[in-house]
Amino acid sequence: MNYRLFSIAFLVACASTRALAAAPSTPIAIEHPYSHPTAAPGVPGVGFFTLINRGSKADRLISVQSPVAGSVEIHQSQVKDGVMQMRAVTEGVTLPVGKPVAFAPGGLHLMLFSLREPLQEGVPVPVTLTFERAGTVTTRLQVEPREPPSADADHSQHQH
Ligand SMILES: [Cu+2]
Repeated sequence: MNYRLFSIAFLVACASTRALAAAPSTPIAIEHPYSHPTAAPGVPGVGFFTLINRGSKADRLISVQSPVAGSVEIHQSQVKDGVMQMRAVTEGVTLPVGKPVAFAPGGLHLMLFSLREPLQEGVPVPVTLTFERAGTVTTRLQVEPREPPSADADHSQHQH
C-alpha cells in the first residue's frame, strides 16, 4: 500500500469512528426496571418497568431476551369473568410518542421461563428488548423483595 492510499484509508476509518460516537442514543427510556426473587427452580420470573418513547415516531416492543432465561414472553394480565388470567402478547406492544407504557402487576409484564438459576434479591437480571424502530436496548432488572402481604387478599394470591 503506498502512503497516499494508507492516508485515505486512515481518514475513512476515523470518519466512521466519529460517526459512531456521534450517533444518538436510543429514544426509548426504560424506567424502574425490576423483578422479584423466585422461590424455587422451575418457577418463572417476572419483569416490570415503564417504557417511554422519546423518539418522533411510534415504535413497538416486539421481543425480549435474557441470557439467564430460556425464553422471555410478554404477558397481559386481565380479569375475565372475575378471574385473573394472562395471555402471551405475541403482536408486540405499541409505544406511542411521549406516552409512558407501564409494565406493572395486574397488567403487562414479562415472564422469564426456564431460568438457569432462581432469581435472587440484589442480583440484577440483564434483559434485551427489541423494538421495531429503535432496535435492541439492554437493561437490567433490579431484583427487589416482594411487598409484604397486605390485607388485600386478592393481591396476595396473584404472583403478577
Ligand atoms: Cu404472566
